[in-house]
Amino acid sequence: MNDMSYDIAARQQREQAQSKKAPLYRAVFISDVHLGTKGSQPEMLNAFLADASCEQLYLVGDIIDGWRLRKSWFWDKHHDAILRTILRHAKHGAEVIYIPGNHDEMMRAWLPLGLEIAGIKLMEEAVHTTAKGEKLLVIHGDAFDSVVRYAKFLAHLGDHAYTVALTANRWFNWGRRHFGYPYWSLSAWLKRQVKEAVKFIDSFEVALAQEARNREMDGVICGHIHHAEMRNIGEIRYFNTGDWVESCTALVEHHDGRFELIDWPSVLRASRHAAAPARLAAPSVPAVDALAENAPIPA
Ligand SMILES: [Mn+2]
Repeated sequence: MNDMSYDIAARQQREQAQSKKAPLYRAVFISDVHLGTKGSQPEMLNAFLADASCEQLYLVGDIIDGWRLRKSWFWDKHHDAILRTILRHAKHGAEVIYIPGNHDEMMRAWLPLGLEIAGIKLMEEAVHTTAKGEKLLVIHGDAFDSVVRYAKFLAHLGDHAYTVALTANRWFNWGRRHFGYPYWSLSAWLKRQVKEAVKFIDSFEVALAQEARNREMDGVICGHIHHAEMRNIGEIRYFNTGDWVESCTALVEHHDGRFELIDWPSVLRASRHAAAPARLAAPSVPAVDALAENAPIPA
């Protein structure tokens, strides 16, 4: 062999080693990306997902927001990039499972066909077996939304509901004053709504845990309510992946079966602290502090 063939052999070996490199995670779970809406955070998600190599990638519903297809549809290159990243994971050997939610419910019509497109399996729900052998039900969760009518009403309100509510409140109270009624407080009303929301989240979590128990599972992984969580409810493990509209969170399983909720904005903040020299005042990664500007999209 001459030098050149050694070089080629070395390169082939290197490439082989690289392709055999163990994926970063055993499994990755994301949900509620709401692509197709302005509230979605595709750039944030892509920064996480592009390097999150895994054996199994679960898309736990509401990835593409189909409801919005009928009214305002927002799509740019960053939304495209997410689809490309997902396809790349499938191409590189990850098992990709797409479980439709209530916002991409148009996909549900295809479920009976057992469809698989470009390596992405469409499934109504899945059972994930962890490295420790536990069985976890993977499901979007809207079927257990006891106030789904309320949620649908909220979802159709759109992104500027809060601004509209504040403006309406000013006019409303001007009218009340004019006719001699006392001031009605929007903030007090909102606080009551927050208390209701906490109650709702709790009953949602308990309902999902009960379903896992009924099916003799060890736990449940869901999305839908945009509230990332990882806790035990009785003997049942409850996981919620959160969302990529407000909180930007993902659930991962490490190779040893340990689960972790990745809070991507804090990961970015931490790496910014670690990487930026003290004399550089300007942060290199934007968008984290701009999160608050994005109006929430209800589950
Ligand atoms: Mn949902």
